Amino acid sequence: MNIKGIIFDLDGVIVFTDKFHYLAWKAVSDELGIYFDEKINNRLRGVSRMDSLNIILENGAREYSEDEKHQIAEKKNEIYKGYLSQMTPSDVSDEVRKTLIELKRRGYLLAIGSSSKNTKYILERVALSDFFDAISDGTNIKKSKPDPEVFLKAAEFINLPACECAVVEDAFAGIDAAKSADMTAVAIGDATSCKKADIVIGSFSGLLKYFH
Ligand code: B16
Ligand code: MG
Repeated sequence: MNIKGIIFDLDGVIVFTDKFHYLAWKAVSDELGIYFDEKINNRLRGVSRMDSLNIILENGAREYSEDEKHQIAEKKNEIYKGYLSQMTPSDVSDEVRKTLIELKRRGYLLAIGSSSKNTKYILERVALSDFFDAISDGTNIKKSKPDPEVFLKAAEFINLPACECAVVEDAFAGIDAAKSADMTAVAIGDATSCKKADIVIGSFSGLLKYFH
């Protein structure tokens, strides 16, 4: 392994905004009279906003027009951003913060590779805006995970070939994306049961054992 750069997924790896996604999608689904639960929410990990909505609408009683879908997605995002606005630096654990600082000290280039269009706002809320060497997110991609685009862009932003990058992911879609990008895939959280992962870590500081 000749890894020089580490690309971090955001939701489920650095911060736990999945609970806010759940509450926002739940509010919107309840209003539409569409069944939604935590199990369905798990399928939305790493998936773009519109793809998430399409998954939720699988349980709808009718088809929705593109216009309606955009309005629903917009409403969900407004509710979601309301929750994000309450985030503070304490939403990043000491373990995550200390590990990131140590990896930087060891000389790794560190980037974010997230499907979220709210990435920069979230990083600002938790005081990590200036920490990473590059940010690749939902605003600079055309195709969402499991497509490798978000990670390939991150590698481009830190000027490294894909084979010198590792990706840390909590979503199956993200592990697939990392492997399609020819990167080393590190699984954490929900993704630890994904057979395609190259490395599995029980908690964030586990990275220090693999990246010296
Ligand atoms: P937004 P990640 C993903 O973040 C979330 O896991 C996924 O649930 C969400 O739908 C997606 O971002 C888009 O988020 O609506 O804020 O653009 O895990 O790729 O950091
Ligand atoms: Mg994630």
